[in-house]
Amino acid sequence: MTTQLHNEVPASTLSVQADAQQMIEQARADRVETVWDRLRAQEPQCGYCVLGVSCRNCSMGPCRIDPFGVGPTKGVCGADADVIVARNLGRTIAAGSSAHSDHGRDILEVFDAVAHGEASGYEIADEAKLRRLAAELGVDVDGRDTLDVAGDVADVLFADYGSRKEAISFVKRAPRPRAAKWAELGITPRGIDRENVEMLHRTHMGVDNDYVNILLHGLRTSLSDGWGGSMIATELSDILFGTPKPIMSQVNLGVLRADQVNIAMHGHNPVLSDVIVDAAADADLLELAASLGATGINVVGLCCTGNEILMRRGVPIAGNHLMQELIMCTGALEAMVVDYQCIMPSVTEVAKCYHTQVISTADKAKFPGAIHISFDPKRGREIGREIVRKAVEAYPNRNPGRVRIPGEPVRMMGGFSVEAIVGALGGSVAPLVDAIAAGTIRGAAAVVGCNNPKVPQDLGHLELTRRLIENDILVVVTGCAAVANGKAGHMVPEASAMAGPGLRTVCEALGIPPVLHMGSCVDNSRVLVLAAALANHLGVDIDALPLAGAAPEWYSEKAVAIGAYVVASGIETVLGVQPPIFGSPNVVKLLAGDLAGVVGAKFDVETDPRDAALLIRRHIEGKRAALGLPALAAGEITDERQLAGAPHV
Ligand code: BF8
Ligand code: SF4
Repeated sequence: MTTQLHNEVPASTLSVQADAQQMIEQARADRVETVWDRLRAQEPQCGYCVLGVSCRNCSMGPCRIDPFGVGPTKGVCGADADVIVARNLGRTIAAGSSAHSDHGRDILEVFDAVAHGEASGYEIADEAKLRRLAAELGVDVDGRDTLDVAGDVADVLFADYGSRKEAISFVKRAPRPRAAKWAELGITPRGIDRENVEMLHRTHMGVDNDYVNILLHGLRTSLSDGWGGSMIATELSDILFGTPKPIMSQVNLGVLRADQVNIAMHGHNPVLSDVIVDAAADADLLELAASLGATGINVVGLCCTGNEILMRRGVPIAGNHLMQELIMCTGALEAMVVDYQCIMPSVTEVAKCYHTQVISTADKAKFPGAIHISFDPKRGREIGREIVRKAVEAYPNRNPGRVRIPGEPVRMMGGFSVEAIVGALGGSVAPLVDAIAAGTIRGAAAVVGCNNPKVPQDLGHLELTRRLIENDILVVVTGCAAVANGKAGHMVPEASAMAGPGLRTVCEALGIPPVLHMGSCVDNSRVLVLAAALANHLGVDIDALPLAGAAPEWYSEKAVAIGAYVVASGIETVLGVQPPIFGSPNVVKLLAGDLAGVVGAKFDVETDPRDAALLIRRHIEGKRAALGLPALAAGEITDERQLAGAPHV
């Protein structure tokens, strides 16, 4: 390893979680370089890139704009800071949207293979949902065979990826005024691939030279993700693997078992993880494990693949994004099985220091140093067994003297699909709307997104969430934010004791936590569906509702796409990490100000989660006032700090 280790930085400043702190110390003892060491090695990071004013879109460049106006104010082609920042942001949205949507397509291909009897290890798990979806999409369901219906549903959704349509199918799920607003602005998503390709076209040199026009297309591109690719991924995953229902599980590195073969499923696509969970229960493989001295085969999750199998099958989750290197430092991980997205290239390097075997499975995501077992849904069951066998065979390589599994796991509840939430409410969103109208619950916030080593791990998620629930704001979580809250004990029914009096009463009555796990990052589409249901129930647009979004520790291009479609859908969103747009005051003014007059919502940037909580609280109070709902009594803000003067955009 070549990077200098930064052992002088206290582990407690890098993560707020005890398991991470202990494993950071272990990594240091083992001379293993981690993400935090590499971040230090990169500092100071390029100021032009931080501000978004560097461009390498063509070979007349690379170019950069001097934010102080002393050096160049235009690139070689004549692009100014506004165009360069907007183009960069547009490409970021397209990359994030493409990642989610390509994941959705992969699920769709497996779904199509199931419909045509060509898949092994898969079936239609939720036929009722399939038939509901088919009817919604205009597919004839009466008296038809389930697989025939599935085949027609697949065809409709494949067409959503192309460009033959005026609007993708799920635009119809948006409240009417919202869809009308998109049409009026010319940002109705027409085809998933089309919007992403068009963004790459527009941001080629000399195409779209109007930063407002680029950013509007950025919103359209993101909408093709939220109401398109991600929504397809969620809906079809539910149909193939089951629609989540409340389920108890466990979280943190303590879910690893010292006496068992441990397999971590890392990445995003449930297509692979689901067959691995099945294969881990295979009698032959359990026997093989026993013959090698292990008492069982323990599958755990990491990141969003972990969320997928936790939500549906209660599989324990070992951690979120910044735990992917540290999990190997336990010395107890036989295999890390990866599909794609958010898997650091470094995992194979860390694995070399232990006995962990990294197994890659997606032909579009290879890792030098890993064993590659190409995934094919036609042989899903067989491949699942092959992978688990590799993990079991690695067990004798474990050095028991190096096994350090930190602490005990924490209980957490997952499984809050929209169907489950509506079910818990007795079959309609009416009780939730009534509770919001009465002020028992002030509103709701979606806290989503990643870990970023620039933020002490999980601090942003936990501070923000805790303050929101104290203020009677229901929190829904996805992705790494969900795992962070699980680790902190916020996601068990008993955590209602941490909530304000109104939210506590509702949670106790329903037996639910004040922080609801809605799934992986593609499952942010569930948040859109829930928001649309609330808006439709009240007969208003989404932007009238007392809702907010937050991504306190975001790092990924996917998170930018999510933020953009959430805002374009009418939900104000607070980012906890500065996006690379500050080199263009015009772009900042548009995204953090004027956009509210266009789509009814805007972005805020607030790096202090305490101030972010206040910002959200004030925003929700403003929406309540506009709806004529009762305001919270003065003096009930639980934070002594005042918003005025806080460093926010
Ligand atoms: O899709 S929250 S770090 S794992 S990008 Fe990645 Fe971010 Fe985690 Fe899931 Ni989402
Ligand atoms: Fe420079 Fe323009 Fe080329 Fe970008 S597109 S690298 S600003 S010349």
